[in-house]
Amino acid sequence: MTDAPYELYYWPSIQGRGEFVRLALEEAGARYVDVARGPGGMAAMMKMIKGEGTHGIPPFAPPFLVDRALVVAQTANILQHLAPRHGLIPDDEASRVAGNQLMLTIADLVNEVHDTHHPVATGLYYEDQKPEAARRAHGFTSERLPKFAGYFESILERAKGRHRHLVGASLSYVDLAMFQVLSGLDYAFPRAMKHLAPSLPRLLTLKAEVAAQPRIAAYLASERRLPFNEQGIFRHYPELDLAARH
Ligand SMILES: N[C@@H](CCC(=O)N[C@@H](CS)C(=O)NCC(=O)O)C(=O)O
Repeated sequence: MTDAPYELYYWPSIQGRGEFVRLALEEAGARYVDVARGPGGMAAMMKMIKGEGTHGIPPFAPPFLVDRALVVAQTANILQHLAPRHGLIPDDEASRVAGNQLMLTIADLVNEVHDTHHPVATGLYYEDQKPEAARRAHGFTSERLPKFAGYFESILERAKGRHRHLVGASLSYVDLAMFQVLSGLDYAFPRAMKHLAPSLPRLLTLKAEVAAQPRIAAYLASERRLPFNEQGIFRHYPELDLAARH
């Protein structure tokens, strides 16, 4: 057993799915290296994906985490691995299962956000699929986004004032992920989110509370927090946002 820092492997210039892992590591106060952002890091990441130097199953895609001899891929799986080790999910089985269920639902939402700008093919540019993106984004902002957001708001509502968190009575990795997805949605779809805001009081309170956590606040103000941009998952293309007449 060593106290080697975790190694996070993710694309170095975007928040993307890696950000869900970064936020958990930051809130945990864990030691980690964001490998691809350092010298030689991209080559090291590509080697791992090719299966060179990994123990066990090589990851299909970033993000993945190296925890000593273990290589853990898939965002929700990485978080499920980290959270119990750092007090970011209650110990009982019901909470862990609920946490994973909600995290996988957040991952589904993230996939749908990605597909608003890449509805035809992930390998094509947005510019090569703009008409399809407009149709897909209309369905997203008018139906899917309200459905997902309403679902998560209802999870907080069910707690009926007993607590303000998505799982258990204190901050969990699911709250951190919800903060991230809401932040990304604000960036990508500001009109749609403004339209929805009055129906999401509990989610917006949770978002503000996460941003105010001392370690998260310090991280957000640091250079480690990359800005949102149009290479990531949450992209601001005004033409894909809810129409101005709403
Ligand atoms: N379900 C996976 C998705 C991983 C994924 O799609 N990663 C993206 C970056 S966010 C990627 O690099 N994909 C490369 C590919 O799919 O070929 C997860 O949640 O981690």
